[in-house]
Amino acid sequence: MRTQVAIIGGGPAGLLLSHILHRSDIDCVVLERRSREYVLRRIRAGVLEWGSVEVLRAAGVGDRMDREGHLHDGTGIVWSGSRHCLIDTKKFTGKPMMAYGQTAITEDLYAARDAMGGVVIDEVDDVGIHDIDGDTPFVTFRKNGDEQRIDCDYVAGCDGFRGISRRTIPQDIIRIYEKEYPFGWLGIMSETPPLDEIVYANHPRGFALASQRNPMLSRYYIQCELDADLKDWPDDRFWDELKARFPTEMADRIVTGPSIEKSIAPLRSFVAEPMSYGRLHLAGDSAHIVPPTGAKGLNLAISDVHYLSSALIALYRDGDAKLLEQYSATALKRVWGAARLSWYLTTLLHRFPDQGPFDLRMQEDELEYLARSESAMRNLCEQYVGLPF
Ligand code: FAS
Ligand code: PHB
Repeated sequence: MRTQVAIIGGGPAGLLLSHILHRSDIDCVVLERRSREYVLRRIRAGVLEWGSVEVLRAAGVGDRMDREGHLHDGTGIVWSGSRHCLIDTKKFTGKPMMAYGQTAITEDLYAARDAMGGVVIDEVDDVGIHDIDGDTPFVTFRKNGDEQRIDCDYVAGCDGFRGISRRTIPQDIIRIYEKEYPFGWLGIMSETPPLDEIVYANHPRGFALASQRNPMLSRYYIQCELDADLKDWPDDRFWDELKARFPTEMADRIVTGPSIEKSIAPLRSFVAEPMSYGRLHLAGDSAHIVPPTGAKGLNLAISDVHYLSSALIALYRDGDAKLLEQYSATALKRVWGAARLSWYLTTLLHRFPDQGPFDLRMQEDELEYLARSESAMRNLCEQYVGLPF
């Protein structure tokens, strides 16, 4: 086979990139390791920055999001029993946040790919990326046991944190920045009416988050030990712990029910530089991971795709390679901003094993400052809603 852009990974980054390129008559192929059903079973992000909403609309995949998504003026924070504030992005930036799950976005992207006859080859094995430091890169893979090869102009590495793309960049070129947090998030999905707001809780028992996917689908998280085991967390124990971490009037409004999904995710900050090497360009989790406290992971994948697709379109349509040469530096500027915000909110809202009374007073004073200072809250809101592309 021959294509212009070979895309490794059929998650949100790979599917969105292939759709935008295809709409600009740029030939591309997506290679995905898992089945479509497996990819769609993953429960992940839930909150979109306004910039992401606009990218999805411009790509022609925003209709269902606009019908079924839920706009919020911002995200609440509760602490010390009755204290609360709103990260009021609507008031301070004029932009709301959109609650619309990554699973639905991936479904919409698969449907759009199918409607355009996009080439997404799933359940591939042993993907190999070759000659990216030359002018004739190619990708090899196995499908149903048959060895295949795709000659291409460029390779887009959209294969997530555990993919192979990042590992194709030589060790003496790539620089890794990493921080692992001493806790994880235990997440639950239930077919129950959610709270009408999205709220983070800073509590002595640990962080908690109340979110949603639609009027009959709730998403909740509690901070848990890194070595927590799901079999120690029957639904009843989860609901009791979740309610214990919210103020009573809010906890009393939480509608419990049987979990339809329950999982534990470790938290880490991870950035790989550069995001480009020769004819290989990384986008999404293959290049960076942020703790989900700032709802930035999926949004960064979308902004990477915005930059990379714009650069490839400028190259193929106008012969202008400048944006592609600047892609890594441009994307990383936004990545580091989101990495810092996610680290800041994780540090502000979680209980760390080595925290003493002073550290806890620092958290409380920061939260009180955000609640009383418009300039402090404006600063947080412009980052939370997503810095301009
Ligand atoms: P993805 O990991 O989604 O997709 C990569 C794809 O590449 C996968 O389908 C994988 O099967 C495929 N692949 C991997 N190796 C391959 C190979 N060798 N060959 C071919 N294909 C290969 N973000 C938020 O904003 N909020 C959240 O609450 C949130 N929760 C999360 C919970 C978990 C457990 C995880 C892991 C992530 C979470 N994230 C969250 C971040 C998440 O949403 C990512 O940012 C998002 O999935 C990024 O999309 P991609 O870059 O496409 O990577
Ligand atoms: C979610 O709805 O899954 C969600 C919301 C906000 C976050 C992280 C996850 O910061």
